[in-house]
Amino acid sequence: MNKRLSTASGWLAATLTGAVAVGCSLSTPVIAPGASQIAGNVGTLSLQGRRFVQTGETAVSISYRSKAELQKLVDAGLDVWMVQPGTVSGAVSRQLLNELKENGVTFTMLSPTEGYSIRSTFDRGYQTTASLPGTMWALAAKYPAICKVEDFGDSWEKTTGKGGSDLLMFHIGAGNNKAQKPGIVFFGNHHARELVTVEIPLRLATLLLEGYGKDPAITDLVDTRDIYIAPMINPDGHVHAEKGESWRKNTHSDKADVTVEDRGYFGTDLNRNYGFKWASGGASSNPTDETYMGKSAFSEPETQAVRDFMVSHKNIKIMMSYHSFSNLILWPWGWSNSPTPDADKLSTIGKKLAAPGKYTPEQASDLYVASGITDDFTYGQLGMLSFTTEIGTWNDHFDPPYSRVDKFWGENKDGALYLIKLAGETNAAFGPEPRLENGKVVFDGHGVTGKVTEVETYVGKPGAPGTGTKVAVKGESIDLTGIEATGKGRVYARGRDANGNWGPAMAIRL
Ligand code: 0X9
Ligand code: ZN
Repeated sequence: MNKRLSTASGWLAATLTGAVAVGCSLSTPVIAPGASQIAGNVGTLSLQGRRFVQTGETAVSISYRSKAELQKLVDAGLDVWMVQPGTVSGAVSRQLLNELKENGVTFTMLSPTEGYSIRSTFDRGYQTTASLPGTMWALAAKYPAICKVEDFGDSWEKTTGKGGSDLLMFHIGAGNNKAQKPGIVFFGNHHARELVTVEIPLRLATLLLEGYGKDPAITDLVDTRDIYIAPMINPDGHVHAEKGESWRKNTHSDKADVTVEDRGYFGTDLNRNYGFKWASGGASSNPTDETYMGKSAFSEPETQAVRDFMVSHKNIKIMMSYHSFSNLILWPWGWSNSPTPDADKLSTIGKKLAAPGKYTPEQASDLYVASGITDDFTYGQLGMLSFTTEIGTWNDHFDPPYSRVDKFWGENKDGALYLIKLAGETNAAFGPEPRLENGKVVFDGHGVTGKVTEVETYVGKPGAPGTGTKVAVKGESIDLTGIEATGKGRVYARGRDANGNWGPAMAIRL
């Protein structure tokens, strides 16, 4: 019996009647008869229509009866793709597959054959490692007064003379005193195969730059915030994803000769390598696993670059890291099941971020405990409000057609703008958020904060709550009639709910 999966209380305490179901064909329902008896099981998942390729890994759907059982699988190196009640789906190494069998764990094969896992597709609409720098420079060059592309580090291949890439970010903001302004950072693509996570940051940068001077709220945010957007943290891994490999980690390899079955010898999981509570569960110490934590905390040049950037930009108040998939909004802790001291604030913000796309908001460890993740470092070490968004559904997987990006951007655009607003006044998280919609200022609590009951405006710059000019509220909005008479200069609005919570101020006229 394998030590990693068995415990005294008995992973094997087999109340499960289902035998190990192996060798399912693609047309076979993927939930084994035994698995269907597990409470909370929510139906079948399949990878129908997918191509498979020999990687040494096998795609499986595993039944679990408790959070502790799920965690054991994650700790043992399961590459989690999606968690559902009673079932977790993902890829297992040959070793873990054998352990599942030896321990009588109920699982079904999603792969047609052992040792074959999913082949990704790469829609040519997506940015590549080669195309992204040019795209970023070209966009920034159109807005030189408010945007620069900054090189904040090197990929592993670059640091080791194997080619590789610079790590690039947009730095957006007006004026020369940016470092004195409240800052925010957005990251994409810690995990190479999560293709849409490059595009969302890119769309955000485009929105901010194209909206500057046109949209009052965007213009004011660019004027008053210090905004950093790094679309691709893992350019080396992304090159593999572009070839159709389901590549997650960076490409760090200390092994000279690798075969196709040794694929896992390459790479450290960049979202297990951060140095806050590194190696505290949900991360593998085996270099062949997809969740390999690395030799030491911050062993990778990519995480070092993020660390050094964050540590030297103390004005940054909020961090968002985009991942895929599962339609989730997550916040710290990831390494511990305990709530953080900021749980109220993080969950209030998280619920609002989740609302437009109907994502599930939860503390990251509610999904499973994982350590060395970006959010725990930026929150735990640096005190920044930190979030992870997991974009897309099971059917989207890691490689949806590029045409899906419009929908994903629609689900995440308002949340990104909301975070930029909040970076200036994070305590305003509990109040209603103003948004401009068809010539009206709509106060959107997304059903999370209370409805707006009081609105005030300020001219010139946003004043403290309670110090502005009262404006009549009509339903959930105010119209802009009368705002013209407020005097010269930029006009801001701020709302309050019936519980007395003030939300963030937003520019409604330039
Ligand atoms: O496992 C990850 O790194 C993230 N999921 S992904 O499918 N994009 O790989 C989620 C990390 C969230 N944190 C915790 N679950 N603790
Ligand atoms: Zn990810």
